[in-house]
Amino acid sequence: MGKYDTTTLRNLGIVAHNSAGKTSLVEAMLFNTGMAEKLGKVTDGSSLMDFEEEEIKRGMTLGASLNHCVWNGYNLNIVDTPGVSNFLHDTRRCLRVLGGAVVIVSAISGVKSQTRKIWEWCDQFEVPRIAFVNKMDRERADFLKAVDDMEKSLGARSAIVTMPIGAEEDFRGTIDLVRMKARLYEFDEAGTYKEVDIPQELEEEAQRLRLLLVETVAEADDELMEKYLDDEELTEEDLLRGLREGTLTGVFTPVFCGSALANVGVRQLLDYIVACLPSPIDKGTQVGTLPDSDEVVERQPSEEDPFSAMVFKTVNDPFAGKLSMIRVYSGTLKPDTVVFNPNRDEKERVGHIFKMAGKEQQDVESAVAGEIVALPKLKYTATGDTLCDVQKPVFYEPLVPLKPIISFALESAKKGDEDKIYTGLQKLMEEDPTLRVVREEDTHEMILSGMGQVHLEVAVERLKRKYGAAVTLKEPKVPYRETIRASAEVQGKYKKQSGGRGQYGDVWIKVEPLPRGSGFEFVDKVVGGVVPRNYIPAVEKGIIEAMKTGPLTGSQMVDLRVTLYDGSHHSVDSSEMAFKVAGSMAFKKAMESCKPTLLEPVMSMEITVPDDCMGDVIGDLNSRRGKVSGVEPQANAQTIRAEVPMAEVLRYAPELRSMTSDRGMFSMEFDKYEEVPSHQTAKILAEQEKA
Ligand SMILES: Nc1nc2c(ncn2[C@@H]2O[C@H](COP(=O)(O)OP(=O)(O)O)[C@@H](O)[C@H]2O)c(=O)[nH]1
Ligand SMILES: [Mg+2]
Repeated sequence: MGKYDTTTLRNLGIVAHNSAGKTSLVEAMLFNTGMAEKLGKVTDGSSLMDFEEEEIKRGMTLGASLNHCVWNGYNLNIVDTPGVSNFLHDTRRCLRVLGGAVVIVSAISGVKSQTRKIWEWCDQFEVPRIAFVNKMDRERADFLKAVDDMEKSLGARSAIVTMPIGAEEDFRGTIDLVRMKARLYEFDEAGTYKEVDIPQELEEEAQRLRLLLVETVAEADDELMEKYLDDEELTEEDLLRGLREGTLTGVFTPVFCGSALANVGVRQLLDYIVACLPSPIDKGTQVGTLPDSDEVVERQPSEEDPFSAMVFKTVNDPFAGKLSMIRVYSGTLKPDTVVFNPNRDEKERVGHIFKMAGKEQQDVESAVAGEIVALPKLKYTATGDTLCDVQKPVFYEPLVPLKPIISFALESAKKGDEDKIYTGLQKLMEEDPTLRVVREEDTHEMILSGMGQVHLEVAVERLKRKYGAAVTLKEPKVPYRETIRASAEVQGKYKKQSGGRGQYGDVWIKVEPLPRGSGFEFVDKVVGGVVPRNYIPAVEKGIIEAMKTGPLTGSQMVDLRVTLYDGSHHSVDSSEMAFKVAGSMAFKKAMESCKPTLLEPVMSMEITVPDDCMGDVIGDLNSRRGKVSGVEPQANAQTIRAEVPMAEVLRYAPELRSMTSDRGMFSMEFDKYEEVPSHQTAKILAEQEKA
């Protein structure tokens, strides 16, 4: 490879909801640029990108995959991303490091909620985007309707650059409104076309859209505006410059059209990707800090600056080992060098540097600022980490992972597999920071949390395939807690005096309820040494132990105060042990009069659904004992805020999916513990009896 020119580099992601045609579009791009010998198909498993077993089985992209190609002397790194809500977190991590995005809009169904989420992230990470209206060849394809939906749903201002010739079965090609030329396609998959004049019957529509385009572009640039107002014709060069500027500043979104499957409009799209989307130079300075300090450090996208990069994705293969995908922000990385990882405070040896083509890897001699490459076999590094020059360190803030929305308990299928399961899970979490495993102290279960049921199912399949650890997912136990509603004063007396040394402990305690969230308080009000100083911690210990198994369900007790105010002791027979037992006995006795009651975890939820599903979703929340606290309108959708008991939403993800035909999204997190209504308590107790 010759000297690399960063201005001719484009890093872009192909993004949209599931089955919009992202993978098909990337396949077509690779084919048109000569990277693939034939047009890969997602439908027959020949796709270069959807190659993991779990993806082929489901026929969908579950993780972002990396490819590169060359178009007209420009180097393109193209990331095919997942569009299903369970795996959008991977798309988010890629957007963080990418220069631009092609948003696919379906000519049939327009924009869906997942695309809206992706669009927000693009805003957040300042990722310029262009749009491609795909599937123009399909039944019910309607270009202008799709553009309209995009404007409404995303709040985007469109600038139509290419328009279709015909639609559905009669889709013939595209008209370029910058050059005012038409392309008529052979529909032979090779993407063969003839460039011709605009067909007469479309002349008027083309002129109308051209005028709109010129106006939109001119508005984004003062110089062009002046020219436009002076009635001067804007040249092709003017329009291209304005299009680029408007895209980079996000004033409008250029729109193109075609069919990924039939390979129509894809080369045109490649031309405009190069023309409109930014190079890493346009992305500019990367701002970080000195490791372990607040001091700001800046890195320029230049080969001369010290090396710095961020790991945005990790793939563990049991045979090939670990691959860390990095975006180089500054400097040059060469094979066989040592770099620093400030997140782990470790040095890493970089052996090979790979460029990725789907699952294939090609060795390269260096990776310069702007590049996206993969590093094999890093020892300590995980997704989100920074890698940098050992002498000139810098730390880039990693993305805060999205909060998990669903949890399952893991059950080992085979005894003795625990170690395997644990190491396998560690590897999976290294790849994917949104997967979380915790041991739930209250229920003694190993809990796996993630972004949806399919997310966890795929994790379990991978655990088995890659690390040979078989587990099953089962609904987790709800970590109930218990508290009290009334106070009581009781005595606990432990006395054993039958030959030899006896046992003697005697305490009087007051137990009273505290407000939610207070936990446990122990107050010592003993006067005159009736309970000697050195035995008081033992009393508290006995009470804490007794609180671990509440009288109703055996759950942890919380939100109460115990005051030790009286008691007696024996000069020979008293011991820590005896006072511990006395404390515990007193507490258990108090429970008979304290009106124990059950507490359940309540989640705070945010659910975004299309307007037409609002009624159903709110009705369903009510039936789940949910309290809706607010509804906020979005473009074409509503965001509902609610508090719902955890027990009622353990399987909310698949249920919301079926209620909204997969057009809804939600997030939830633990909020607080609340008292279970008494009729509900009876039900829960009856169920626990059975279990
Ligand atoms: N008719 C037609 N079908 C398409 C087009 N693009 C994709 N598809 C089909 O739509 C389905 C989903 O495509 P895929 O590329 O996997 O979508 P992704 O989920 O966005 O990656 C597949 O069956 C494709 O063959 C298109 O332009 N026209
Ligand atoms: Mg796909």
